Amino acid sequence: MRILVIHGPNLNLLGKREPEIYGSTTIDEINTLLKKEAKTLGADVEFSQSNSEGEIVNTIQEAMGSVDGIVINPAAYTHTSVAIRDAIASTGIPTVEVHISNIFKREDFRKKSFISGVSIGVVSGLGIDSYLLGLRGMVSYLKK
Ligand code: CA2
Repeated sequence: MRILVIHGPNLNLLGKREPEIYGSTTIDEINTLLKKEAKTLGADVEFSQSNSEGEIVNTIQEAMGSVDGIVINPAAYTHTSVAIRDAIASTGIPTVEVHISNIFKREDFRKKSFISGVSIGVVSGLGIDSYLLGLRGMVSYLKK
């Protein structure tokens, strides 16, 4: 079972800026934790980070046929991107949406997600555990 984890724009700054909102763990540390969790779950995991909407769309399209599931933190594109939503819907790759912060507890513009409606589930607000729980949920969904 192959899972692709996609980190959206600015998440390369994790652990380096705004630790009061996004914590002090870096993206590399999150990926290491996910790799360890994936091993426990018997899954293979690969990672991608991009600040560009088009690149994320390409990554999702290129994953078709080689990846069984996607765990994505679309970051700011969550609230704007019809293109990423359409890529998920049109490839049909089962996708879990994750957020470090609770997007429903923040500014109004963050309460709307273009991605949730094409995702099998959403984990938001549990810090980096959102990624780990999202991965677990994805694997469990694929095993059924
Ligand atoms: O809570 C999340 O995971 C978000 O997806 C993070 C996005 C935000 O736009 C979403 O509304 C919620 C922002 C990611 C920016 O990441 C940074 C990391 C460190 C320092 C600054 C930004």
